[in-house]
Amino acid sequence: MIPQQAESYYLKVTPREIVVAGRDASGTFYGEQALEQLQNSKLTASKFKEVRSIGGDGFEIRDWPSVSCRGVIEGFYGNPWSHEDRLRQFEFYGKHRLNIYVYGPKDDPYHRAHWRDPYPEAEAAKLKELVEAAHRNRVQFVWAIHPGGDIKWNLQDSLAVVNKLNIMYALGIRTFAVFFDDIGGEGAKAEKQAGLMNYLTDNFVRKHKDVEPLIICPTQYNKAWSGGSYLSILGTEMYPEVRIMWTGNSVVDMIQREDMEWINAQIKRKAFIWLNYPVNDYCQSRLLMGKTYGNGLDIADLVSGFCSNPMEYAEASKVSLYSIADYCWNMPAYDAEKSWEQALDELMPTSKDAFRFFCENNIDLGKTAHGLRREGESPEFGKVPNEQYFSRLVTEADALLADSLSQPEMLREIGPWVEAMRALGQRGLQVTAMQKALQTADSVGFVAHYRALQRLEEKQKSIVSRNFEGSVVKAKPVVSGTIVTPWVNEEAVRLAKDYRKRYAFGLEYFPQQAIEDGIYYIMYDGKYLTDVNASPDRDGDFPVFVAEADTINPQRQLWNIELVPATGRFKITNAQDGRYINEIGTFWANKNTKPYDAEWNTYIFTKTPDGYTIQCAGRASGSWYVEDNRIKNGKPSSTFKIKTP
Ligand code: 14T
Repeated sequence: MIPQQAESYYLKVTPREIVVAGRDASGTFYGEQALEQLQNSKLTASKFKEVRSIGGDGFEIRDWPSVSCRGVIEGFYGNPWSHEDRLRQFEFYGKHRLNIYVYGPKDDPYHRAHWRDPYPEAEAAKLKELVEAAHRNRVQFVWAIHPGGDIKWNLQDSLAVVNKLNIMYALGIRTFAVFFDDIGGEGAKAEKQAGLMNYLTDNFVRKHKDVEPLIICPTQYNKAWSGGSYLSILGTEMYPEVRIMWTGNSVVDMIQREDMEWINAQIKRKAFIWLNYPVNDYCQSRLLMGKTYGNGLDIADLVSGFCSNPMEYAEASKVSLYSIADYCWNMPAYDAEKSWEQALDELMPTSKDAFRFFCENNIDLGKTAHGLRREGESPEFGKVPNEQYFSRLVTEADALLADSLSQPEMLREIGPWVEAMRALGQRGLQVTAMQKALQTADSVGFVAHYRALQRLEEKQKSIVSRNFEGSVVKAKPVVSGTIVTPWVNEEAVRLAKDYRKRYAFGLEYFPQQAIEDGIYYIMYDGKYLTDVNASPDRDGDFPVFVAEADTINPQRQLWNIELVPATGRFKITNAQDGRYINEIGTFWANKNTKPYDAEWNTYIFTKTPDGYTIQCAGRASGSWYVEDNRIKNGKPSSTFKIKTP
């Protein structure tokens, strides 16, 4: 009657009797909880593996997890979670049947930088308290050590690890992990890492009766970074009971069945998934409050565990962790949309609409090194009148702030983003007013709204999250960074440009534009920058500086320079063939393989006493200089004259 799987339970409810029976202690814990939550009608049938009605007025439930290790890996860079954050997390995990927590915050010195040293007494006491809280909630507390940065492959350092693990054992920890991610050099050697894991298994794990097999985060923890024999060495040389973490095809990726088949074949065991979502340590200005979608619903039998690496914002992360829990418990039935709605309900019951609107406006990551994008940000924008949307940004922000006492921890975390949402709405309203003023030729009104907008932009810049002494990361919140924010910024620049063409009133309030939009010669040392091979379809050639003015085809020496609202920088295209100059000073004409990218191919013009320097946005450092009459990037920068024809 009780399912066979670990942690499963059987629940029977009829008018005459209630039966809760767990396969084991965790099963009973989850069964009792399910009963309680059913009584508060907090659970729906879709949350269970099997529900059957009996005799018309009763039902029975059989329930078991899809994934045996389900949880969270505190593995991000940035401000580690606080003690209180973690206590609240464990309660949440217990309630949602997450059963593992891996402690590995990159910026805890005793985890990584000073891994050999014991925690100071006060911190050790706190950890002990945490471990107990985790266990009370049926959460396995895994402590991770990150020694790879400076480990020496000798007995002394092997003993240093054993010693540290024993110290942590004394605090009640019974499962341990060793991380070798984001390192290079000596520490990254597979044979050595495998050797250490086996040594630790022999000399630490097997010396205790109650310590679980180890977990390793390998240096090659994703397919894009794999190569050589690294993974197969771990696979063959490391004891098969050691679990190996894996983030997927790249650092930040969603996991599919074929990905699991590939890695499992390499490492000769089932990989333990480290999902880098909703972690935002590489896009700190954004909160990731959207749906948790994209992982295959058919991978349960191919993983040894599934953990999410969250944001340093513990409460805000619960939106996604709620869904991770659903996904891991009942994978085939997982519905990202439904799970997200339920998460919002539970996390902000008194201001659900406002919170939902807030989350909808904090979904995408923008362009990042890792390439993950999240769909569906600000879905109503453009569907309702803009003015209405901007007003709603303000009113829902106010509603959340007014309700801050009902969910104080959540509001404290998202507060800066809520304020940014409010400021975004206010800016949008000013931009809408500027549009109207321009339409009605109201120059005085336009300037007034433009100045109000500038004040709001200043206010926005002053909003900083985690702005305390000792904070590792101080984020500048961006709300709807993919949809609404760029629209507001671009429209403001476009309107200001338009206004400047038509009116003289109030121009002193407008920021100086380095160059007015127009057609110019770009000159160096008396020579003209010339598109010598002018032709719209040529690819890979480059403009050169030529001494003589071109009398036959003057257009080849003329350049259209215009401010691009999207970047606030300038685009340079040749007047003859329309080709743009790319970040290495050549032309890319093929619009299919190299579409114009304003992020990379706009330029900053800086006025100097005798001309301009020109910096390409796509280059982190250095500006244009001239070598062999060609444009190069670097230092020192050359000075160019920009002349009207
Ligand atoms: F160990 C890993 F599985 C892993 O993901 N390591 C880090 C992780 O701590 C971090 O939170 C995550 C997201 O930024 O990515 C890994 O860190 C990186 C990855 C990079 F590609 C740090 C620098 C990188 F260039």
